[in-house]
Amino acid sequence: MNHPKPNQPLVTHIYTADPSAHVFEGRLYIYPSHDLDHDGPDNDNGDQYAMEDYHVLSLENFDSPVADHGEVLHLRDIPWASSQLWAPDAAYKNNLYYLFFPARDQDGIFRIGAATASSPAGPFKPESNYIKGSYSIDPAVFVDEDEQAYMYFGGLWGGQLEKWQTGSFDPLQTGGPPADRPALGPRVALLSGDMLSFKNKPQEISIVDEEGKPILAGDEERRYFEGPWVHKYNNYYYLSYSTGTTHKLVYGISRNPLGPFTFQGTILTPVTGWTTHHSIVRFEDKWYLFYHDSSLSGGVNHKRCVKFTELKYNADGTIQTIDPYGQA
Ligand code: FUB
Repeated sequence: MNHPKPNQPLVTHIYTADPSAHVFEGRLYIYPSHDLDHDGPDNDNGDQYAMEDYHVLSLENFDSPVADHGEVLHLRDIPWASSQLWAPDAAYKNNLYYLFFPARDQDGIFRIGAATASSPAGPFKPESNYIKGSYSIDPAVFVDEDEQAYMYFGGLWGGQLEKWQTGSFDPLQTGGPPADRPALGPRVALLSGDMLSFKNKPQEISIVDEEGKPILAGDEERRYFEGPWVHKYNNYYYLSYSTGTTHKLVYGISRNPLGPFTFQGTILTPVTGWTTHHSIVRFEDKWYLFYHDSSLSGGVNHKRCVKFTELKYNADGTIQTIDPYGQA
């Protein structure tokens, strides 16, 4: 098996997307979605993303082959879930590995569940119910230096975030705020010590411009859409996310993990395929961006492949913009 190369599919034997990368036990683990090869309906509701299980990938370093640890969790084994295992994340605490994942519940409402394992490679045993108070998609869990864990989540359109604007689920609500009003922000909740429940009601994160004014709903180049990720660099929290309709990965920074985050710029310019989704990880003294595109399937939106590339900071802490197909 060949060793992985930057900006090339990490694996080609299955379709993968939404990579969450972590270093566990000195090894780089990637927790992706497992895209299915099907010809079902394709729409703004995201029905084409009909995933049913998760695989875990790992590598010793970038000179070694990628291991596929096989199916580590399947929809049939999750009592509360009915369909669509979307973008997961993983975390380590209490000598356990946690997989956090969104799925539709028995009423078709996206919720976020947890599963645990004694090894970062799984298999993962799901909890009997979703995390109480959770909703929408794309959990990203950041464990701070003081061991407090935060879950960031939320996604527009198929991710149903618009339907929670009143605080409860409104199936008829499909629109977001007017274009001249603040955009919907991702949500954040503190995780309890056992990582299986929220300590508080999820709160909305504010993303502001350099003057402290909220990014507006009509500002599709900068407003939050889905796929949050938080990492820490030089004592700043970096919140990065997808802009959805404008297909960019962008970021803001804050001194506080709860925000507000001040918008900074673009990390990754648009990739082949509609969605863009990422994670940022430090491994062997370099920083890496894991992302996906649809190049492996010739551009089919729901048949994606995970890739990686080095991520570089400028001296002032800003991130250098990456063009996945050329020079930055
Ligand atoms: O993979 C399904 C969905 O597509 C994810 O949850 C989103 O972030 C987008 O990548």
